[in-house]
Amino acid sequence: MSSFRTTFSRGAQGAVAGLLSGYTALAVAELTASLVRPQAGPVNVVGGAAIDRTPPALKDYAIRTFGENDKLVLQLGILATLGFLAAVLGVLSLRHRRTGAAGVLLFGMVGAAAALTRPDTRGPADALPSLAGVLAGAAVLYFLAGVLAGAAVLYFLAGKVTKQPVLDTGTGDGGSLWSRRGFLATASVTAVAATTVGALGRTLIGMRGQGAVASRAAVKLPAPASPALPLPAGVQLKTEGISPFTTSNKDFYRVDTALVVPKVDTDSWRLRIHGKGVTRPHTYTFQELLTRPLIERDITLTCVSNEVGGPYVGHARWLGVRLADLLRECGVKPPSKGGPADQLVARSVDGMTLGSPVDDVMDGRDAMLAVGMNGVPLPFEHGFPVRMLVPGLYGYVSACKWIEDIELTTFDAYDPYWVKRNWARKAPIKTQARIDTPKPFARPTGETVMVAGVAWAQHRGITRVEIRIDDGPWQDTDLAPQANTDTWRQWSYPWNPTPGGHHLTVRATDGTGQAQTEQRTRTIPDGASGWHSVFVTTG
Ligand SMILES: Nc1nc2c(c(=O)[nH]1)N[C@H]1C(S)=C(S)[C@@H](COP(=O)(O)O)O[C@H]1N2
Ligand SMILES: [Mo]
Repeated sequence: MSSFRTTFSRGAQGAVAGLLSGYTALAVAELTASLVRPQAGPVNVVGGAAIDRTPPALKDYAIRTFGENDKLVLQLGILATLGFLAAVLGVLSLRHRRTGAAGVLLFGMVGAAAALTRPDTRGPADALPSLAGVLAGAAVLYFLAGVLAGAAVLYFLAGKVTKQPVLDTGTGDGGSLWSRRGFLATASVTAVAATTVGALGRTLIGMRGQGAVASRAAVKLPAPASPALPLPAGVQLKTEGISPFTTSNKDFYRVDTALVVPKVDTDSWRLRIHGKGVTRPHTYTFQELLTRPLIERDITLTCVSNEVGGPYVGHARWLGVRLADLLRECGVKPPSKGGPADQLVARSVDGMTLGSPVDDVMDGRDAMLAVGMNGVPLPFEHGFPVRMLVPGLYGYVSACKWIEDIELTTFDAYDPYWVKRNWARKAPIKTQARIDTPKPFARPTGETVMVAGVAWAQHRGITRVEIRIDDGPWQDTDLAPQANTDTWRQWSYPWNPTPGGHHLTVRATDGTGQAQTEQRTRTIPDGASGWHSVFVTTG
């Protein structure tokens, strides 16, 4: 007769055995991934598969709610789910070998399947981390719970699984094979061993990245043949609380699907340009790019997932090769000059695809393959060694990071990653104005309150920003000088408020004379529109 206490304690042992099995599996997978390919680790591939399958609305919600921590939240979510399932499996395996074995098998299958179907998979070896991990996890379950997982799998496959309870010694006291102390000791040794293996894997992955880190440190950015025009005096207003005109690299927003930031070595990096109408396909090395005449430009980048008033916009001074020159060298003609390809698809080392209109890339704007950002080689997070930029287009249709391939094709023939997920094929950046200060629900004091912010309409420029207090008339704000039409522009308004609550609303007019629409839309499919508004209390 088994008392509640022994039942509970056996259950707890089963759960711990399951957790340790899962932990060991991840550690061994990490070590294997360090030898095969860091990106092939099970959390990364399952996380990547989850990101790709997340409905756009949920992805948008995640970006809104967790911001740039969305990846961390996803990974913690995967680990929590895995931990929970492993514990359940551990308890189940005490009595149901078939379920335990099937569960162990299933984990390995899910990981391996995810690894083999990632867009950046490098072949069957990518399944190894998941498979090695699951074998180690099964072995641990065997030792700790007494389940002969390997044999159970075979039995399971042969349909010969016995229903006999595993930890029941048949002595009738419901006790386990292990004394509690013996179990704890073995569990601790397993935990330490798994941690060591995992740490070794981490270290090896770190060392693999060191080659890329060293190659980045060795990059000497050449002086631009065509430097950026100096920023006009006054582009940066002195108003406290306004965003800096130039965003520092460390503060620059980051939006991508990479759970492991690709670490690419400049020596092994190549960019291939090929496809429809490419009469002279060519593969460029990093050195080849650096020896070409470089352009340096001020360009403001914006994410299509940026809500009205949102943070996913940043400004940098970029250094790179004019993309249209490379394309012309390869024989590419834009459709407006009779070329057969209207879409340029950029592909990254992590399998991301982004499509831009060839006409936009070749119409004379400063579309570039950037190698430098604010005076230094691109940070790894922002696409080292080379990324693409097309002024005026949202990032998801232009700004490919870690680029390795450019294919000329047509919009009819191919839908890139985000388009497959219901985002628009073409997405020029919409005109937006944002109030940076005062913040929503602030309680500014003083006779004069400085209202200030930024406005952007890349490649069209900003010619006017107006403000409305409550339901009053639209009034012009003071515009800072514009650096160029591809950058955002700061504005300010000295406001003498009456005490009480007030709604402040802003709207911008772009260089074509088009005023920003009041119509509020969601970010999907082609970017949010509408006026930014904040409520503040004064006096
Ligand atoms: N390889 C790759 N490039 C990518 C993305 C990505 O997920 N993977 N995201 C794009 C999106 S949606 C945006 S807005 C910009 C953001 O660039 P940043 O992270 O340097 O700000 O990168 C673009 N390039
Ligand atoms: Mo984006």
